Amino acid sequence: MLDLERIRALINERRPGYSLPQELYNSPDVYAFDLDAIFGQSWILAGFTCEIPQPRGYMALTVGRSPVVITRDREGVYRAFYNSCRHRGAQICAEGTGARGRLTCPYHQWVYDLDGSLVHARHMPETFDPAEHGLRPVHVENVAGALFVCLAEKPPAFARFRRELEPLLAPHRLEEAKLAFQNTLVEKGNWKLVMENARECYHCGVGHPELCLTFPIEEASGGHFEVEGDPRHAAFAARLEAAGLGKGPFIGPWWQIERFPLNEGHLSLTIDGALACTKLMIAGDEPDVGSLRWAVEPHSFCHSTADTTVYFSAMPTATGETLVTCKWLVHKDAVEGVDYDVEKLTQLWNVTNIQDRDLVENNQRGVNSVGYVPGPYSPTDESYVLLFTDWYCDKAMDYIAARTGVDG
Ligand code: 3BY
Ligand code: FES
Ligand code: FE
Repeated sequence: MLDLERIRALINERRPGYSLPQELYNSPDVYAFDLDAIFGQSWILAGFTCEIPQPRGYMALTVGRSPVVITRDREGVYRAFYNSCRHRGAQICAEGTGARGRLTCPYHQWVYDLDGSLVHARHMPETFDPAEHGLRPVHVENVAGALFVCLAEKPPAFARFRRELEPLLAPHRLEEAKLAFQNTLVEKGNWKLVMENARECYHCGVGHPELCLTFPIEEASGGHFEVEGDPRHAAFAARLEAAGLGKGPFIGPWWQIERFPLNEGHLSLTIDGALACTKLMIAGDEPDVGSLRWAVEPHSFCHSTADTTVYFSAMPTATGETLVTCKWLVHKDAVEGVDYDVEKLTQLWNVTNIQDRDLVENNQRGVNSVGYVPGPYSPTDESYVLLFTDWYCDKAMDYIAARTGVDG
């Protein structure tokens, strides 16, 4: 049994505007708590409909400590389930995607339909009722081709998020995309350090010389993209209007959505700022539309430029270990070697992610020190880190209050 009172005390100990008390970054109990209180209670951006391109198929991933499977049936209906067999609990689908009309457990071959119902179980007695042994459902939502899952019985309200994201994301036609490449990086750091690092660009000037060429690092950390009277921003707004693209910003309790201009003369988040794919994802032929940044607590951010969408997701795998998954989408008709080159498409984020991994691992080493005391965030350059840590503490406190019946 987790000591919820201990975690409550740690959160109460936290000084507003400061990094978190040490144990929140390095205690195995807090890690176990986070899997349930945070990853078990939040909407998670699992991936994209285009990753299940066949009429029937699935995508499997792990959320917190639970393997989950999202299925797509012949009618194009998406459902999600705990990816845990109703016989003796084995994981049914290995992580990744597959084109399949039925899901067969590798252990004793119980077979499930894509709607979760058990359709075959060998050598079970007359009294056995398959209808009572279907897969347990998980909440799933599709927003313009982005698939979100939530393990909570009562998920956080989704309607406003959909209302804000859908009109901005839909023009990127993710349903018409394909996964061009994905990779993973193991970071020896607590997931909260990975996310704090991902939510600021205070470190970018020195830490990411390549990213700085295209990414407006001065404005990027707090969403201060609009500078009054700046003719460049007026021109950007006019281009967006002509292309029928909304801009935001929309800052919700667990999301941030905003379209912003890249550095002058740059069209995509690539090493040289040139398009990564000549076949655009958006309609029309205006490529100079900046990037739509859409970020979801607790684990992800995406950038959608005219030509590609890049996905970054951080999943805790141990107290001091986080798995970062990066995915790159391009138009489904784009031809590798003709319209895009995987190396050029992925280079900037690969370089940046490795730089970030080193920064996070270094941060974790210092945070583990006997000499660590929480320090102040920059209110301007780390404002999204403040949003993240405030959100984390509120979410954790809500979870504790619901289970102990005591607030605060
Ligand atoms: O959330 C973001 O958009 C970025 C990516 C690079 C740094 N980070 C603030
Ligand atoms: Fe799946 Fe036995 S655990 S069939
Ligand atoms: Fe970084």
